Amino acid sequence: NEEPQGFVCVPEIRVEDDRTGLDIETLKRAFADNLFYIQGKLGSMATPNDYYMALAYTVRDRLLQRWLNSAQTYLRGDVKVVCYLSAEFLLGPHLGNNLINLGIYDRIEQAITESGLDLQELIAQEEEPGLGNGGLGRLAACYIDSLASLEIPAIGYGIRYEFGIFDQEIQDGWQVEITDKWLRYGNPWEIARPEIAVEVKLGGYVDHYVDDAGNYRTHWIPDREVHGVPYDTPILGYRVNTANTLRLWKAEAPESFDFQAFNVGDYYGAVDAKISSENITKVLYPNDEQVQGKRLRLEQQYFFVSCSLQDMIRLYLLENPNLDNFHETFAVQLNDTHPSIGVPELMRLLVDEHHMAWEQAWQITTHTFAYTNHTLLPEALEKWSVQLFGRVLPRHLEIIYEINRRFLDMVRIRYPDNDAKLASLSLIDELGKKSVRMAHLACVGSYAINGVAQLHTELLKKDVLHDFYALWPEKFSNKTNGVTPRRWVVQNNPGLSKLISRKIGDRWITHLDELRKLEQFADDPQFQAQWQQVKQNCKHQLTKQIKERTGVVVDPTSMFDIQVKRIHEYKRQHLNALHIITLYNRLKENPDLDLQPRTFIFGGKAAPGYFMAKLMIKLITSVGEVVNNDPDVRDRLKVVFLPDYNVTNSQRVYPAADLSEQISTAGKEASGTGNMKFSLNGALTIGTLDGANVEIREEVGAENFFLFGLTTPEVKEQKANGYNSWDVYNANPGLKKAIDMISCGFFSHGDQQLFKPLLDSLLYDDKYMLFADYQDYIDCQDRVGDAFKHKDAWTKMSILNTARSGKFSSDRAIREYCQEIWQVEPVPIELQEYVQANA
Ligand code: CJB
Repeated sequence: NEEPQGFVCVPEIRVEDDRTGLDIETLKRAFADNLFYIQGKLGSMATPNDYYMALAYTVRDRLLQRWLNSAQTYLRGDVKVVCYLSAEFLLGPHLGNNLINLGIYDRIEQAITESGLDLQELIAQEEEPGLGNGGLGRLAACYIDSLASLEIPAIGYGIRYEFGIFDQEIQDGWQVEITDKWLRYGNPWEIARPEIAVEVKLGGYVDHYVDDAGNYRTHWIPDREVHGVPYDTPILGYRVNTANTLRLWKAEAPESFDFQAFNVGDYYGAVDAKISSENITKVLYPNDEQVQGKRLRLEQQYFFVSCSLQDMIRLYLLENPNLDNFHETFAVQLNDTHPSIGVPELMRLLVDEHHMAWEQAWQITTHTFAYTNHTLLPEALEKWSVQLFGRVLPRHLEIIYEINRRFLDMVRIRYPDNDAKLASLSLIDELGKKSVRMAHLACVGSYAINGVAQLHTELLKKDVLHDFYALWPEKFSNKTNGVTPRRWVVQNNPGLSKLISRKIGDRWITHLDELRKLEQFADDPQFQAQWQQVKQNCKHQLTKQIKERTGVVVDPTSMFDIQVKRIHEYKRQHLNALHIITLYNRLKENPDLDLQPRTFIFGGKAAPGYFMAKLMIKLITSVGEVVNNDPDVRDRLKVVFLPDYNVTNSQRVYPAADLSEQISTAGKEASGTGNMKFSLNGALTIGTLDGANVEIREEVGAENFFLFGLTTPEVKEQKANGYNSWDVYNANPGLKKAIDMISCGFFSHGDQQLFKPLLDSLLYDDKYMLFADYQDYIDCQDRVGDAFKHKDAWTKMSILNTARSGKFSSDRAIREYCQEIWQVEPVPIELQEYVQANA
């Protein structure tokens, strides 16, 4: 019997190894090997996806050493680790990003070209992990990029949804939702770790007893248990050795068959149980800033949070004898209230499972968690009915009551004889249907609370969380959002990146403030010409994509006026539509009008159950149909609705924008992050004083920003003074005409009913003050149109927008979190000699 060589002992990996080498020949060989050995294909039968997979494995191989070294280093007892808990991570495709962060884009391009293929085509094969709805999930993705790039030890914890955010098609002008089967062809970036799966209990009841030693103990007898299996994805920093882990949990049945049911012949019953366990991580709830209060959603939240905390405890106990100093090793950030069930869960794990005294456990818990609030919208603040909560998490409800009892005792001392204070601070809302207020739970259980832009944080302190601010002002701080320049400039806008780097070097990629050095060239005619050329190229590329995806032909020399974001009444895409109708009417009245040609581009998904948002999409597409086909307009106005707006499809959008629409009602948008991406890519903003717009305007200068609209106090004041949109409508002929046209069926083939719900809500309520801001918006847009005609002055403003947007890097935001909340330091990762020599 011949023993196969190298079977029992793993051979030493060598410098020129196919899996690590970086010279062109090695890369080509590795690519071909992966096609053969992993995909099981020869070139003659390979699909584009096979080629993509082979390349993805080639790249993954080259970051594994960094990943393993990082993980190993973090196990050291003296390292503090950030755990970012988020129900959403809207990552976008990995391949291009990893090539850039590894610094091997050009060589891979050469190797792929020499293999007779096109790198762009392979990159385009990747199905993006759309594990988020919008801003909140994308922020989490930018933050884990920055954590790794800043060499901060961190783990992202979340849910491995089998189906992410739905794909959007537009049929007859309406949104149609298609299931997002992103895992259909496999996911080369993840590695399952079933050996460290954890168990999660659900439902049942709680038993209290005294054990033999006389200790008061609690036993939770669940009626269901599910397995949480971690799937790990490496998150590589930019040009560093740090590769952090994104650990996403998949729910599985503890046994693939319930043997008892199986043995009595109930095969289908047994399979049912398996299906019901696996349902927990089946699909992302597609609602943005609107809670539905569904049981499955609570199960999702608890499931991933329990898995994550159990995982942290397991890791901690590898190095420590007990959990006494847990909070010194882990800083756990709650991305909104979705993971705030972590507060009672950590208490349960410490008290019930690890037999710690309540006081000590509370001390640890409240030194572990920090909470970020992302919204002021009342409909987005999570509340769970006590009844539902008790059915799913009976022990947690008890723990919450105990936390609340102790908390309210403290409040009573602070505010004697003040029942109103008790009611407003309580974790339990006693009005109407009794419910658990998750934001209150997060505030009480966290040592730090932050908003995501200056204005938002001020409004939190003044309004939504005012009573908590009065109690603990020291817990509150602002952390203005940021975006990663690696994806949002380097990757998406290579032309601009190269131009910038030629002028000021490439340190700006990790120190975005250095963009300021561009200011000195803002007036330089040669630099302006290069800048315009880059923008023009981007507009050509988007023009091509628009034609391919919608069939609409647009003029790349027209102004690209873009609004991309979730569709929501408070974001006011319909205000934008009213402007289009107004311009259209001017052209109809005077076909020879000297009007700045514009292409209006929209993109965004509506929550499937949000009727008004879907109707807004229909309005935009209907206006587009009329405007785009009217010969009087002579192609001076075009309206495009880009279907299926996601991270991949946004790639061509930000670089091509001239004008960025940030037109939410003041006081409603917590921050916005699209506003930052546009400004960084040299678009000018037309915007209200809302969210981070305020800070963008501060940075780029009022003269480089188109401001309009009521301020937050003015909105409040007008409402208090009985704001009546009907009066505004009657007093403003331009507005009246636009509304009347929609109403009489001008954009709906004579159908006068179609848009009635939208019009009624504007005419009889106008919660988001569209009519109040209409005229100011139109006047401001007129100034935009005039300004665009002066090419050089516009280009100067564009350059200054980029030059002065350095503040909006997620690196700056993450540094602030590290220093002011988490108290963590960078931990550089060492690489073995042979890989270093090669890189
Ligand atoms: N946000 O995307 C969401 N979903 C929510 O449920 C609540 C808030 C957004 O978060 C972003 C990141 O902080 C903000 O920039 C944005 O204003 C907010 O709407």
